[in-house]
Amino acid sequence: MVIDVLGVGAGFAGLYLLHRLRSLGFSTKVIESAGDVGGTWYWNRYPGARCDIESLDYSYSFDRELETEWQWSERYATQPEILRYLGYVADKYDLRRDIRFSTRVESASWDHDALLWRIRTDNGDEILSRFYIMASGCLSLPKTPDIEGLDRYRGDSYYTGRWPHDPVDFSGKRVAVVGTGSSGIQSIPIIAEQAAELTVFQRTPNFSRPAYNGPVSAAKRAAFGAGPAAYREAARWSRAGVPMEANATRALQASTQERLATYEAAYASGDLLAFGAAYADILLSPQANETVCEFLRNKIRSIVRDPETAEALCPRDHFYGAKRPCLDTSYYETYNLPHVRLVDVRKEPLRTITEKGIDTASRSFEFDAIVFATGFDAMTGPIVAVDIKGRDGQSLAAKWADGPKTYLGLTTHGFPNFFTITGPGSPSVLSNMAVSIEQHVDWVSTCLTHMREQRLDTIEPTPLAEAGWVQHVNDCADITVFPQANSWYMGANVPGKTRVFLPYIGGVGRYRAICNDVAQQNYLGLAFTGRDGARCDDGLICRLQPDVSMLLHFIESLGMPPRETMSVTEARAQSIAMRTGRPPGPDVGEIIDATLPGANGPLVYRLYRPSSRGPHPILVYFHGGGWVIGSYDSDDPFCRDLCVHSDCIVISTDYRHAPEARFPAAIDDGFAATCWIAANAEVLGGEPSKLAMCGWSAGGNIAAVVCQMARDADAPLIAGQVLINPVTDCDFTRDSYAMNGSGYLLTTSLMQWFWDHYADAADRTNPKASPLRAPDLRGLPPALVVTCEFDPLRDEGLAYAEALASAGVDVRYLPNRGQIHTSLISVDIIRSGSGARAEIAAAVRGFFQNGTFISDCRRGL
Ligand code: N01
Repeated sequence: MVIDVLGVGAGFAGLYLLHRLRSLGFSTKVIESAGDVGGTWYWNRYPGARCDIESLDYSYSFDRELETEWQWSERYATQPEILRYLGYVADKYDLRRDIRFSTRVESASWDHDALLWRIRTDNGDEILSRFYIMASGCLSLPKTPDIEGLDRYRGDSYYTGRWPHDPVDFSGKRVAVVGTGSSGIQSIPIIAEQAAELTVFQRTPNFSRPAYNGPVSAAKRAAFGAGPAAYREAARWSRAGVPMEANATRALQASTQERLATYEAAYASGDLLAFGAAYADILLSPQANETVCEFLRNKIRSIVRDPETAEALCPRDHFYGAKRPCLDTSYYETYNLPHVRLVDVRKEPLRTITEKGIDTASRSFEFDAIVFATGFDAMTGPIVAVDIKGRDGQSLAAKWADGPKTYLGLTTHGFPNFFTITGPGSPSVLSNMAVSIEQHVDWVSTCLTHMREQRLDTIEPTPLAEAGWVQHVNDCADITVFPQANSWYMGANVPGKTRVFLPYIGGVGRYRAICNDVAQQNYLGLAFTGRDGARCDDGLICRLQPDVSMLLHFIESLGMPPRETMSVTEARAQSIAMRTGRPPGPDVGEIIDATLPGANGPLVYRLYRPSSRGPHPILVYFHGGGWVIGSYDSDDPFCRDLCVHSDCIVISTDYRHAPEARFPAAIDDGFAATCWIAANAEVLGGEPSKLAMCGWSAGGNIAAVVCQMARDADAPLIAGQVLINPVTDCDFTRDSYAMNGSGYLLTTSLMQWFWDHYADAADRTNPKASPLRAPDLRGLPPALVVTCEFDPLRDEGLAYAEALASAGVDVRYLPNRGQIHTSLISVDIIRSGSGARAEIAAAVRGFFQNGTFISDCRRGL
């Protein structure tokens, strides 16, 4: 008999999957290796095990009746209570009759002729199912500790992730605990209450703080009670699956006192998510994060009496949150007990397990019992533990050997009709699992219903959509502090496992919107076959860099009128207002504001000097703003960044603006300023004859034209030019205008407005306005041309790079995927632009070091 769906796992995910699919009329069975329901809560019975997301949140929301029937006795329920809850759910919806317990799925292979999965279990059965769904949990495969001599030990060994059902009594015993993750931190205080001696072997200290457990707070009950449906809906669209106010301020914008007050409140809340949400950039900026780290280290120092032990317990090798933080009850206080000691395995490496205990590099310990709280092969481990073979016998383990490749963390190419619930590439372990599980199950159920209605037999993602999602998952992680830690999020805890960030960090609400979007766009990126033929709308669901997308949403939320509908005065005022409160950029050695002679009067300039010893090469910088808006200080954070990373003096010089001074005033000023800077290089602290040009947008236009003028005048000598999203032509018909002319801040109509203010129609084709139209581009300085994918100016930047290369100029072309016109100058706002900013600085250094500016032209642009 062929069933519709076979699910693996009877935890939170499998139970809801079974209930939902069954109620939609799909014949569904679940296989579970444990003797009963519960999943992770069946196995993790170690002393002190409890949830660290409040139970009121960490519970099902699909049935109001269930919500009213079940009352949690504590804020953070214990493992037995959570297990009782899941048992209650299984009974209420009569789920056990469709679950086969004490049975393990060993293999699953896709039969492409029959369009079904053949699933084999450890009792020899073969189950035939149209769909195969792994609801096997993210932390369900305990990791075998990589410690020599495990089998040698004659005392009692325990694994937190496979704790015995019968109570374990440590009274009067000498006990060791290896591991100080959540399981260790929860169990250590309870084991210490019983044991005669407790020795904790710690390799990496973790950030932990008190859970302040107790009854569900009155505030929480009130928030929930006021409108459970609205409360749950807020959770579904929140960042981590729990309704929570986010602070839009950046940590370093607040005073030390304000920060301290914020962190004290976060600490007192006993809420796992409070520090991550304390400021907007805690999980993004190393500097912001360090303020939390030090606050928490001070808390440890204030609790643990022995200073050496306190320091050993202070995490220093990872940022707060980058390894999953913990909530505890009296964890640090435990180290003040006379019979508890800490062994820092970093200083005193674990050598081997012996018959009687543990040998470190310097000591031998004897124990009656050893507790291994050594963690899990997370996220991918439980999935590839089953021998899953897709189309043409392709093995999932082989496909994922270099890291999991999924579309939305739900599906993977080559494995038709296969889904993972909270799989890698979905928010899963970074969220309230209950919310993420319901969202996945609901999405899959809706998809299967759609397939039934549309007479579709198979579904799988396209290679394009999958590659795009993997890229997006990595893009999201890369702007955070997470990938820098040796965490299980990165697979770093399992020897030999490929290091790649496993979950999706873009947030629960955003992820939900993406999944909904995929479905609404005719299941974009998913290929179907069916009785009426095949169907696929291929494409990428997230093309913008994640921080760009957030910025655009934020700006949209402000509801500002388009700049081109304003007067020039209003547009300039708005531009200045938008700059207030932006991150300042890095500190430089010195900043000087002064004036220099322009073509028609003095111009203000700002000089940024590196902190290293001079003299330095000089980079002349022209700001953007369509020749109409901005000034020498409008790109201040970017100029600082350039100065620090290129180790050059950066001089951002003003030029006259339109419409008061129309074309060619800006160009004439740019050239005059450059000549003056070249002539006064030594006085300015620069190295004579080491001068390069840089500009962004209209500033890029000025920089390009000044290079042409300097070449024609034989002076000054310019070593190189960096043109960032430059205006190089007045032609609006290129593809990038059609593709990106609306929705990405710089619009076609705004460019029209700029040109109209700047130059008469007859002047626009003049090479001094449109440098791409210069009859001869030979002999120009080496150039780095930088463009952004979602910029109307992208194609004219590329055209200029190509024209320079054709003329024999050394050119490097640096396109930026997922970025918009303003991305690269938005230091510490668009963090995904930091790689390009580093490349720009490296190119500038290369201009002044013979042979190090390697152009694409020489490599073939
Ligand atoms: O596992 P872990 P866990 N020698 O991987 C150490 C969830 N959870 O079971 O960090 C010496 O975090 C290892 O050291 P290092 C939660 O998501 C939730 O505690 O690799 N030490 C680390 O200290 C959590 O994050 C709750 O250097 C060795 C520890 O063992 C996840 O499950 C409760 C070692 C493993 O920590 C996993 O937590 C419990 C070796 N050879 C768990 N090998 C809730 O509260 C490993 N270690 C809901």
